[in-house]
Amino acid sequence: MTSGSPIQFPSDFLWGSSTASYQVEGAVREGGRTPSIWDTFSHTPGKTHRGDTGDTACDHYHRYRDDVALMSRMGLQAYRFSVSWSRVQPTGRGPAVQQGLDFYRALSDELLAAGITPVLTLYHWDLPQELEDAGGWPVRDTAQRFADYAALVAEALGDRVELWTTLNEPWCSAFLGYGSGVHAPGRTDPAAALRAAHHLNLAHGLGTQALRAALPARAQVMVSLNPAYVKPRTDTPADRDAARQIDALATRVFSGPMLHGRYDDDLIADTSRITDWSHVRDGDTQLIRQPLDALCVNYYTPSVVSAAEDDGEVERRDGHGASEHSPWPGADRIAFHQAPGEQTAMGWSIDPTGMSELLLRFSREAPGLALYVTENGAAYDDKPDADGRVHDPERIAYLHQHISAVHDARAAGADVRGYFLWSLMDNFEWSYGYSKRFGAVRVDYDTLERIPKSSADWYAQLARTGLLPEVPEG
Ligand code: IFM
Repeated sequence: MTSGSPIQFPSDFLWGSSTASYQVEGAVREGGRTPSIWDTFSHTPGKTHRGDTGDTACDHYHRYRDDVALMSRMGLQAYRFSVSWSRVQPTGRGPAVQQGLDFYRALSDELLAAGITPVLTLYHWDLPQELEDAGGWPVRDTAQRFADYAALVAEALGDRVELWTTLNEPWCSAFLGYGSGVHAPGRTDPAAALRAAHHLNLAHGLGTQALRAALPARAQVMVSLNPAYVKPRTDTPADRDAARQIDALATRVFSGPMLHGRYDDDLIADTSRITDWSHVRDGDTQLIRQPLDALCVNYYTPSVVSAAEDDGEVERRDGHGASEHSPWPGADRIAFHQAPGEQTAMGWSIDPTGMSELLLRFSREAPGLALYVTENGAAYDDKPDADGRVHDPERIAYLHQHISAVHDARAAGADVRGYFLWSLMDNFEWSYGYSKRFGAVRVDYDTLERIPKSSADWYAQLARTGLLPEVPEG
């Protein structure tokens, strides 16, 4: 139970929830879809928890009507989903497959009929395998392929979808996919990771141009980043410098070119042993800096860092899965620490200050730019009780804290227009497979039955009234 003055959001604040194609759709061999890097990776022994794959996932591809009905019952005003590139353009090149586009048309229409705004993400990590075979994100051409794909999807869905995001969390695509290798495609090459980051930035710039050319003027184009809320473990110059390095590699490597048209000098200097940045061509950073309608922030947990103290092993507790390879090119002597206090089932510590701080940071850095929180939520080991109901008080408490922090940021001047809970339902949590449950709705993976948790009811109350409900006792 928390008390204090009631927290009321304005009536036009958008309450939604998010998912991503590979995490929920299943139907990986239907409608002409070909493998993405996540199909290949998850089918490679040892890459995911118990060898879990997205083959069936939540079967959202077949059950989307029921899922939209569920969203309606939750009072959601918006649903953020991603398009599977290899479902609509199987080889990553050439014409679109109508059946693939039809799925997203039907999903959008079902949402619109229910009064729910579709929010479309073009890329949430599932690169067509053929493009990876041609070099993947470390290769410049992949950015152009993305722009062509963006144009295809915009032409097909621009008449019904108004809110578009280019990329979701390019940090994960670049640094977990090509650096630590805990995500697809599982490569462990720091120079490739930095090239991938630049080509993802370029894809965002070229993709935004392609969207603007194909979409009606009312469409809004955005991007979702997962900036790090980095805290030095102590106030020593060495620890503060560790925090600076991680801020550059986690956040400014994307926000720099996207918002300001540059890579910061300290980032280039820190990584000079790994790359000479000759893959960045004249004009690239200006091209990446496209006018945006909003910047979207995904936030879960802080990063507490220090300078490594000796030549012993550097602690790599950065929350994304175990690897002997670092996802931080050039930042070899930095240790990650658990922040004090409670953690979620991911082992991620809980610090809602990070939410307000990041929103305020971007409102200062890009004055006048609207902001959305496109992901926030928590995994817990919640289970049905004897009556089959799922009580998840920890998730409600987590959401309450973080949504209060969004309210604090708004009160301090950040123009935050909406909040999307991650996730609508339990789903395939990447290398953790189905072992981590982030949903407001439980998915029984044997029967695929959906069971709304108590957090779904709590969130429904918020979405209907804009008034932050208290955390129920017990
Ligand atoms: O499940 C992921 C999502 O795909 C991207 N952001 C973080 C979530 C939780 O790890």
